[in-house]
Amino acid sequence: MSTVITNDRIPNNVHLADDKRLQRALEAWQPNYINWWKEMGPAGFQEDDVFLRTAISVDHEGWAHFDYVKMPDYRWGIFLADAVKDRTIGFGDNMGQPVWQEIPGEHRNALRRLVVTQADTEPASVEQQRLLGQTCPSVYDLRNLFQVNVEEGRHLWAMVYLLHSYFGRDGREEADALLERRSGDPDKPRILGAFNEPCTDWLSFFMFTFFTDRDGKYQLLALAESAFDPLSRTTRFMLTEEAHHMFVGETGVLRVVDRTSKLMAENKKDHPDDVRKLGLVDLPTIQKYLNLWYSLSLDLFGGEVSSNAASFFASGLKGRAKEASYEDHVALTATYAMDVVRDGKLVREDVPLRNAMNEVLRDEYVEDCQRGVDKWNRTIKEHGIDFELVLPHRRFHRHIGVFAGTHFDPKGNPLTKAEWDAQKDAWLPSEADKAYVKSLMTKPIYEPQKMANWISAPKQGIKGRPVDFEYVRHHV
Ligand code: BYC
Ligand code: FE
Ligand code: FE
Repeated sequence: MSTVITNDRIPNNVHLADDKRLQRALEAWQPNYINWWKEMGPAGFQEDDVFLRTAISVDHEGWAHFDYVKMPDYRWGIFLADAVKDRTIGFGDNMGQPVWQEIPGEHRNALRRLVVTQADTEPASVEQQRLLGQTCPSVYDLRNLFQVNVEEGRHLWAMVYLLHSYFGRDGREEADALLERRSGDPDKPRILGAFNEPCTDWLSFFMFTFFTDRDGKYQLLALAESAFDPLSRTTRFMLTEEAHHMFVGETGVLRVVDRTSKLMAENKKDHPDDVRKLGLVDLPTIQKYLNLWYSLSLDLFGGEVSSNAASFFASGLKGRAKEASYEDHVALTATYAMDVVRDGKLVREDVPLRNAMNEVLRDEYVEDCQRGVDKWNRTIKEHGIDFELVLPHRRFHRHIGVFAGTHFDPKGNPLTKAEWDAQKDAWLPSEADKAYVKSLMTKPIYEPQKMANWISAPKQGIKGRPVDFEYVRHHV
């Protein structure tokens, strides 16, 4: 295996040219991918030169090379992190045995489901973000959007490589189907809930890249522990790209919060109506968008009690994030105490740890989210504004797992359906809130020196360039 990425029609570091059958199969899929990208990728910018990061090798120096490229010419390819010598399985029933370079027959179906589910989220997110360029707050943000989009496209390539290489005909059919499902289409939706939700304004985009891409981080960390070594290596490289997506979300929300708080302080206004008159997103509305995308993203971890999760763990297909940091890697005797709903009542139950692995991963995620929220709150405080953003309770607005079909307020108190219906517009963006947020974002800003009124400028530009650098050469 090599760290250098070739200049082949499909850039790769897996010696693709030595496997003609695989190369031909992927080269046959490639034009369908490009057609999908042109149809469902960023609308209206396919001819523009965009200052993008491209990998030329997977080592420290080479994976972040920056230059202008037209998006359809982006070097999508197959990049695996280096193999770890003598790697052994780190958890479950096969702990200590050598990792697999091929898939044991009995695990084939489960593993295919995991790979397809992971894969499906990548094009879904590109579809969700398709129209955002047309309302961008700045050229800097426009470029970040496109960077995220092309890398999600590459993540699809990463999974399609596994499907084509290790799953035979079934894998090829799944790879085709990935280009046929469409986010939000009732007849052929994407697999997981959050990836069918509209993401058509920039506040949603920043919340999505903060909360939903962060689910990606934790799922990829769990898959990086997999006994199936090619999956581990491909997800490890994906994680290096993922960091930027979460940076876009964290700093994006921070800049909105900063702008609002700053002008609230300068103008001595704190009523949301007055804040809106200044052309800003008021803090309670930011809280509602946070509530929405956080709860949708919590659902992505699956059920709290899951026999799927138990068998993924037992067989070594999917571990916990940073498995080595745990003490007990077999998890056969331990239990996990959690609140569940039984006959409409909240009760505490001890669940066998293996069945609680989705919840264990969700715990890590919640903690990571809180770190970002704390930073946003520090900014609000620095401006002397008395307001705090909070993560709602994990029972709030859930559609998957033990709380699906029940109703809770953001503090986690149970509600009747009638109480929920009466109050939900106070907790989640109402139609009026969405219309207001969109009204701030009707026109795109394509002049590099300008920034929309509702968001602060970033502290610095990309790769040492100034903030007002022409990151996208947009041809109107
Ligand atoms: N929506 O035992 P359960 C990313 C299904 S994000 C709809 O509770 P399990 C990215 C589930 O499939 C990371 N359905 O769950 C971010 C199962 O269906 P079947 C994506 C759902 O199996 C931003 C049933 O409910 N990667 O990369 O333990 C931009 C009961 O299942 C949902 C992965 O997810 C839902 N939210 O775990 C771009 C990793 N949740 O089998 C990219 C791969 C569950 O009964 N996937 N269901 O028909 C997995 O590890 C697991 O499939 C899940 C669910 C964690 C998703
Ligand atoms: Fe991704
Ligand atoms: Fe991502």
